[in-house]
Amino acid sequence: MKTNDFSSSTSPSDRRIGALFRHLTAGTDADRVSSVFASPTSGGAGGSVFAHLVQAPEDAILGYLPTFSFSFSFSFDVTVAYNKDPSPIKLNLGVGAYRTEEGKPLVLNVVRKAEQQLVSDRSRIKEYLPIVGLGEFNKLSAKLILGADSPAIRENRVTTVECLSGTGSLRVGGEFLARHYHQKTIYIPQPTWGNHPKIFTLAGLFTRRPWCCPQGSIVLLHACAHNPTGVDPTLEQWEQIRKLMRSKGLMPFFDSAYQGFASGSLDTDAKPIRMFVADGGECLVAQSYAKNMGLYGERVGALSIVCKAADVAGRVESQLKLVIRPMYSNPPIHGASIVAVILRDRNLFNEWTLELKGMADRIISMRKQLFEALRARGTPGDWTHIIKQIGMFTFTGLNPAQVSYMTKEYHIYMTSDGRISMAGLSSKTVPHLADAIHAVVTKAL
Ligand code: PLA
Repeated sequence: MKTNDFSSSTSPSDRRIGALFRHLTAGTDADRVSSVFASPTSGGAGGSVFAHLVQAPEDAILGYLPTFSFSFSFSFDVTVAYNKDPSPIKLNLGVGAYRTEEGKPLVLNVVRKAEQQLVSDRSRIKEYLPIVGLGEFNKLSAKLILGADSPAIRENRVTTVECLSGTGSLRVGGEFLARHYHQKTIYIPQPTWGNHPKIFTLAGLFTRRPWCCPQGSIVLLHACAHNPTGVDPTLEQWEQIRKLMRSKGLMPFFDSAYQGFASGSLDTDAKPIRMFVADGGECLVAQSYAKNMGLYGERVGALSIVCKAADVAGRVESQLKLVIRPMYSNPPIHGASIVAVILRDRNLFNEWTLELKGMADRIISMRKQLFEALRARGTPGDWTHIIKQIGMFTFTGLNPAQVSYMTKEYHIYMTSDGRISMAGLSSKTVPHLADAIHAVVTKAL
């Protein structure tokens, strides 16, 4: 049967194919179309229409591994090398994900309890959430970051939407600004988390380093535990930054990915944001529960936009929905429900703060142990920054050649800028890292 004989067939499926064929060939030369269907260059049996694609580079941090662990890769080959690395001493200090003293990922006890509550509640359903996410989660998230007594919350001047973790919150906030804010450039720190420029560029903003921001520009600020440097302004310096920014009408966009991880206290780490909110001005805040609740893979976070008046906040929310709906429609229910259970229950909340402090303290003790280990080895250089820096990362100062040497000779994986995740270290692995650092700085590389 020739392709266009389908219409004369008595079979319903043949007739449907015939109708489809007539539809596709309407106004064209049927023979030419049938030859296109059979063309080896059309993606059928022959070459792929995607054959021209080049292999994209692996992500610098998540450069993917099939097991629970992730590693940095300079290139695809390095990731493959890590995967294949049979060494029992290999050490992954790439991604900022918390590990126990045994080197294992940690699910917090409070998270297990909250999940237990959720699964045993038979009244829970799996319907779509509203476009802005779980209402209770949004309210509690705003309180967590802005403070329970925040006047902005009391006066209904804050709109909060659940987003896909910190990254999703930055992306939604970025697109909202690109559509509705009068300036289209966001000034981002140098250095900063490698994903920032990509997120904001795809959201429709221009990204620049923070030199001479013109009046009214958007400025991205790491709320605490700056990634990758681990260097935060003091509260006095934050106050100077606040005054300067307000005097130039700059719009602060806070990235809060590590609340609780810097000092061990949720309130202390939120102080810079609260200073900006207390002056009555506007700002955006992207919150993540990946690190502080260990909910990495649940992708749970929130975007809050603090406005000057309640009616403005209402209209802002209506426009945020127009950003979210065509992007992913509405956010997932499970992670946000876990957070809501923990934040609403005083006992669980208190238990969470203790577990969080435990993680922060373990990281601080890793800093001390690494510093001491380098001192004991007489490693040349001033390593006090290891104990002075804050949060998950130490920005060691090692250069890409040194990093590469450590990977090759010591099976230690980290980002090429010399950032190491202190959360990936343990008392057992500190000596190995110290040996590697000592060897690499006493070698001429
Ligand atoms: N903002 C900063 C400053 C971050 O460091 C990270 C995560 C995020 C936002 C986003 O986190 P989330 O979307 O998972 O909530 N940075 C990690 C992981 C921990 C990563 O690169 O994705 C890092 O290793 O730098």
